[in-house]
Amino acid sequence: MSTRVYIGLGSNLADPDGQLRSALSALDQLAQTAVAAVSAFYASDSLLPGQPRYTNAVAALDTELQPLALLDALQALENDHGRVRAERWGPRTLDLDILLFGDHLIDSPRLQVPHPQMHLRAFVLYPLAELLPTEHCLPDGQLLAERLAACPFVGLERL
Ligand code: A4P
Ligand code: MG
Repeated sequence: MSTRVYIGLGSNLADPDGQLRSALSALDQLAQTAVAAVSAFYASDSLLPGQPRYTNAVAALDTELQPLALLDALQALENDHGRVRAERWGPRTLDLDILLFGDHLIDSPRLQVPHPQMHLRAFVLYPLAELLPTEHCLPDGQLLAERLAACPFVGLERL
């Protein structure tokens, strides 16, 4: 049985838009997984000063993988895209975060879902809202509309 999953994609190095396009085609080729929908791409400044601007997007996947197997696959994909983990929050060629995994609440050492910072990030919430109705209830009981209202569309450029 497949589960609808939402993935946040981000890149701020080495042709970010191209990194996202390449990641999307690789996601569609993952075993037992298909890309169902993709948001527009959005540009915004990095949360950390002095870093290149990011391109971000959100993809909806249907997958039969279990959450940790999906995380393994996403991390392998990040590595394939030349990502080197130097500093936390450092610039990266490709960052793939599991935002939502069906309506699961996951709190394990390697994986927290919903992604703990997603409700603070306009570059996650606005692309997500292209793929989910705003009356959608998140696994923590909040409506997506409430999250959007608390996170203004500031500094975000829809490409
Ligand atoms: N992990 C736990 N939960 C998850 C999840 N739901 N999805 C663990 C993915 N991974 C999850 O992640 C560190 C560990 O988090 C993983 O090993 C996994 O077991 P990472 O990707 O290696 O490290 P990171 O990305 O440097 O840290 P983090 O906390 O994921 O950073 P963020 O939150 O990704 O932030 N500004 C703009 N405009 N756009 C951006 O996309 N991104 C960041 C990085 C900073 N500023 C940004 C953006
Ligand atoms: Mg990450």
